[in-house]
Order: sequence, then structure tokens, then C-alpha cells
Amino acid sequence: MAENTEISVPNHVAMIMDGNGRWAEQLGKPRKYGHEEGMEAVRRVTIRASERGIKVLTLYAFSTENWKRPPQEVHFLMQLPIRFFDRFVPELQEKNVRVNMIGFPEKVPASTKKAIYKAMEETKDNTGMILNFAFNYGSRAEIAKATQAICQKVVAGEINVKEINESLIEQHLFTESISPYQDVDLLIRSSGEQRLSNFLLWQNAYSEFYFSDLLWPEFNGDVLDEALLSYKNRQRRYGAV
Ligand code: V0D
Repeated sequence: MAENTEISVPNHVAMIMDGNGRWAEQLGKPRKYGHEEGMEAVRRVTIRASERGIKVLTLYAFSTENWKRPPQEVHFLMQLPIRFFDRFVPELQEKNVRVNMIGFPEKVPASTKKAIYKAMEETKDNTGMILNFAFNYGSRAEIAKATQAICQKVVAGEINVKEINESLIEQHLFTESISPYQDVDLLIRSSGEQRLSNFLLWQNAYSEFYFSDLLWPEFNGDVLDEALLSYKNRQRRYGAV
């Protein structure tokens, strides 16, 4: 088992998996094919990340904005978690990986929710890397939800306004479920886009960013290693000052 004893291995790596549709279109294939191959890239990167001793790998799978896509694409995407776990749960078990989800489960179809909760339940005793899916996730909505919950506690007299601090806010974000690794150390985005797109705004406050021009289905363990090397070199520079 890989152990994260080296200071320069990031605890929490977050990824925006961009470029699946574009990859398929470049090959003259339907967008679905890109999503399908994107899932294989998830598998490759998950395995390498767990071997490198990363504690949490968060994947931005579906944003609250993605509902604006054509209904049949949304429908197809919603089936992917089911297919993903049908195929990969045995391998996740073997690698001691625990599944977690952050996001708003409300609008997600019942069958998809069921598959996700089942995978979380089946892997809950695994002590290795947490594979954390940001699913129907939006960071501003997450912060608004946390604010509502905190205000409700104030109104109920459970907490005083003066007790609202960064730590209390953190406790009300979805990422409480990956404590103590809420803060992202390394953010990776594929496909040449260099934006945060409402992904973990609070949690990315101090993260390093790594952008790759490769499209997500082209991602693999070696690309992850390149990003980890880049991260390590940056840490080293700071250490030297
Ligand atoms: C398509 C690249 C795994 C991104 C990867 C519905 C585009 C493949 C999941 C997944 C998607 C999500 C939640 C979960 C387990 C697996 C996934 C979506 C898209 C959006 F609990 N791959 N994947 N979800 N693609």
C-alpha cells in the first residue's frame, strides 16, 4: 500500500473533467462515446491517485449548470454513476477506496441516487483513498445552503452571531464529509480551460492549479504524475525561500 508520508504529495486533489464531448466529436463519434471513455479515464486516474497516497480525489462530475444541456444528454449522464459502480465497485474494494458524494441529491433520479448510496454503503469501511464525486454540485449554492443552516441555528438560539467563524462555516459545507481534508491542495482541469466554474470556491482558497490541454478521455495515470511532479516542484520552491 502506498503511504502519503512525503510532504510534497497533496492530500486533496480535485479535478474538472472537461473535453469528453469534444474528444468524441473530433473522432466523428457521438458525445456519448466521449462520456463512456471519460469513465475509463476516471478509473485510470483513481487507481493511480490511490497508489500515490492521495487521501481524497474529488471529481467534478455534474454541475448544477449541466441541467441546461439537451434532455437526452442529461438522461444519459444520469445513468453513468449506475454504470460506473456496476463496473468498478469490485476494483474500488480491492484498492480499499471509499466512495463519497458532495452535492444536492434532490433533483437526481431515484435510481441514480440508489446506486450512489449503495456504493457508499458498500465501501464505507475502506480506509484508503476517498473517491469523492461532486454530483449536482455548485459552490455558490453550497455556501448559500450553509448560510441558511447557520442562520437557522442562530434563530433557534443554538449559536450566537459572534460564534460564526471560518471553522463553523466549513462545518456546514458539503465537504464536512471529507474532514480533515476539506481544503483542496491541487486542482487539475483538462482540455485547456482555465476557469474554476463554481467548483469548491471556498475549498480552493489556497490550492495550486494545474491545467492540461489534453481532453479528459486522454487522461491517465502518467498525466496525474506530471501534475503531481509540478506540484512537488512548486512546494520545493516555496520551501527554499
Ligand atoms: C462523463 C467524465 C463517473 C465526465 C467522466 C452524471 C463526463 C465520465 C461518474 C460518477 C461522468 C458520478 C457520480 C458517482 C459515480 C460516478 C460520472 C457524470 C459523468 C455526470 F457517484 N463518470 N461520470 N458522472 N462522465
